[in-house]
Amino acid sequence: MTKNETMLNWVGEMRELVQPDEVVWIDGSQEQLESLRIKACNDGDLIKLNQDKLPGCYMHRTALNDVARVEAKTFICSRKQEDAGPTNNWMDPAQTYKMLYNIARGSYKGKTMYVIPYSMGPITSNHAKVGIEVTDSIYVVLNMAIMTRIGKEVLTHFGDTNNDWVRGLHASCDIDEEKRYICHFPEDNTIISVNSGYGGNVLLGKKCFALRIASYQGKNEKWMAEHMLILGVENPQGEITYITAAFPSACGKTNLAMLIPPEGYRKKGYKVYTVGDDIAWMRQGADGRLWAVNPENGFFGVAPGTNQKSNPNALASVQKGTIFTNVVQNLDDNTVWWEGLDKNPPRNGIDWKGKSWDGVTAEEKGAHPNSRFTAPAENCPSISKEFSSPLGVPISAIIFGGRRQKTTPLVYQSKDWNHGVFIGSIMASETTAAATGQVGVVRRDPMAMLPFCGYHMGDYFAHWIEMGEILGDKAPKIFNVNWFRQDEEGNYLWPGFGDNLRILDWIIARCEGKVNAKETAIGYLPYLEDLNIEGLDIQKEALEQLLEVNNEDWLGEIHGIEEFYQKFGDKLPDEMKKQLASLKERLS
Ligand code: GTP
Ligand code: SPV
Ligand code: MN
Repeated sequence: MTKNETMLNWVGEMRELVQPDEVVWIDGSQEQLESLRIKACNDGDLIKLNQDKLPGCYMHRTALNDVARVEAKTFICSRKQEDAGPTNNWMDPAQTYKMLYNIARGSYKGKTMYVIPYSMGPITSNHAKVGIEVTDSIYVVLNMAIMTRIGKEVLTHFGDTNNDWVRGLHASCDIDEEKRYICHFPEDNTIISVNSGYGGNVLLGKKCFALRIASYQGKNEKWMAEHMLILGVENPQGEITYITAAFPSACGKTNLAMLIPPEGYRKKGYKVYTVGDDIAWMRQGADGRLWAVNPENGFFGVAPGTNQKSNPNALASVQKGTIFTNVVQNLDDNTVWWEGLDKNPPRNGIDWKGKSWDGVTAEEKGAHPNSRFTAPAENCPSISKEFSSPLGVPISAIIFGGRRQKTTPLVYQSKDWNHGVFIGSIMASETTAAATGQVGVVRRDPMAMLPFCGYHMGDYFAHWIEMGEILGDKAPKIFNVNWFRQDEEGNYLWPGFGDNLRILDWIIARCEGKVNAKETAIGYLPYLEDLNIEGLDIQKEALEQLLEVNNEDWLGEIHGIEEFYQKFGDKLPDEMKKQLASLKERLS
């Protein structure tokens, strides 16, 4: 399929290492993918679902010990430890290659080695980058075929002499937790993942390439790879404003990206378009603005909680050509179910662990909290007409956000770019089931990139500051949101989901200079009367609570920030120290 010697040589080396019975290059044809689906069903890796109700849909169950990203087993293997920084796990590259090769050696015996050429980003886009993933898992091949642009076309466009591509080796081995490693070698454009079969650990184009390796490339090449959704809001005049938003894993990116406007907005003619739900690659365009491309071609979304009311666009996206992972199988009609889908759990089901499950009497959840769907982007009713545009879309606002029970208000705006970078750098959020470990503990997660930044986070902050200098007055405005603030009883104060458009509306008005704001110690907040709450059943007191900035609480926050910042030592940009000092001063 290619004459590119750098690719052929590397694939040859991998073949010698893992010793498969045969090698199959994935050309991207429907015939080839269909034959792989059939094989995966025969092998028991996939279950074919009801093709009348869910055409082209399959489900898969991972091993019980392999249901989420493993941050403790994820490494940035830069030559110098210092370059990985204090927030990443590091191992020496030479020793790590040796260890990983020992684990992977001979592990494809009796199996087929699949070679997947893929493009992150529309194939002809200047933003796009190419990778090759070698895997022994058909599940990985079929997921990559949804999540990225794959096959012959990618190689043809890439050419025979180019060496700027990312090497990715995935070996399932024994799915042994103890020997599970997700390792990145940013200086070698290389990723090696062993002993896992879970999405974020093995779909190497996604977090491994499009964030960890790409963030490193972006620093060197002066662009940005971010854990951000991209959406467009069309107003009644037909003007579309594009926004990106960085929220940590399972904190609402997919939901916001596919938002359906509340009735009042719909009637006026507002529309929301989805460009991406997880990752944005952004660079300066010819007009000086920041332009964003979604490097992915599908959605690897959280299933639980997805329903007709919370996210109808996501639900519509998973009706065909979708792979479900770790959900409940309904044996009565061979469809799928998860907590929060509807109030009719199957009586005759199989849970994510593969055991029979009766949704009425069961005490345990049927679907894993991090069960996911892999759906083609083109299925999404709200998909933007710019989705595959090689240039991407121009960004007016960048939003940071996380899950915070208190302290952080519903929305506020930074004073300027560098203050916005500061706000991103002090982000904190309660952990979720997207990664293994304790759920619900607040941790610092700068720009929602803590698990995904492929180099020293202090240098990453400096890169953000530098991008602001490059963009100058064309830089997007920066905001922070919190949909998750709670009252004393633990109820969410803000309805969220579709109603989040009310906040985007204020954000856009701010970008256009159409609305005033109240200056507080932490930044600009909306005046209550400037939020459109028409048709919303919310008490004035709740809104006041949502918009409260309690200086005492924030002073408490300062301590945690200082502690976090200390980790970065000399690498913490002076600008961030200045920002912290002036916040402290404004608060007291
Ligand atoms: P990753 O794919 O892990 O990066 O996550 P994501 O950021 O795309 O998260 P997603 O949109 O899938 O949301 C995950 C969870 O947040 C689901 O349980 C949602 O129901 C919940 N959620 C999303 N938006 C809102 C909101 O506006 N309010 C509330 N209360 N919950 C929300
Ligand atoms: C996340 O955890 O942020 C995800 C899912 O988007 S995964 O692909 O597993 O990383
Ligand atoms: Mn994500």
